[in-house]
Amino acid sequence: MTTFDHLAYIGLGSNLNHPISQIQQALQALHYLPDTRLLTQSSLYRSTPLGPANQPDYINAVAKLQTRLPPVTLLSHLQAIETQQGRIRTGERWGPRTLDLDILLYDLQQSQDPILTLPHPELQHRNFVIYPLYECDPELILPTGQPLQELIQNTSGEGLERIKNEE
Ligand code: ROI
Repeated sequence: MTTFDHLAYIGLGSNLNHPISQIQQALQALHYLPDTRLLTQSSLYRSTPLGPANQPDYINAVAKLQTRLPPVTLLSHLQAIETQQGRIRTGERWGPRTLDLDILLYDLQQSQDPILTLPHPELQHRNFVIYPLYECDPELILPTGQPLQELIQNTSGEGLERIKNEE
């Protein structure tokens, strides 16, 4: 890794239109991003929806990337993948979606920019992010200085089930 490279963690989520395939296809797309290497991918997890309960369960995963893309460029590539996989932005808050790709962490950057808040503002509160992130990197220290290990110890795995990637 050179000084031009950065580490980014991406959260993936889907609960529409064959979610497991959506996530697998998105992982492939991450693999082909320019100036980027997909270093690690977590298992896939089935999770009960956070938000309105009258929607299907989600499939979630986390990917660890080494990249030369700046954060906003990475974000626009992620949005292009979402669109390519048929995501339609209805504006419905916390509604079902074919594919959601979030930048969870980008190096140790902290930003309050509403376009791209870093770390992802909900990271600390979502077991479907924390568990797969821990699988990618059990030694991770968050930009706040908190070890991920400490966060996972305080986070229930309720509603979360690790599934086999080949399911
Ligand atoms: N719930 C779960 N379990 N997984 C998600 O990825 C997810 N994403 C969302 C909301 C609607 C908040 N709920 C979720 O955007």
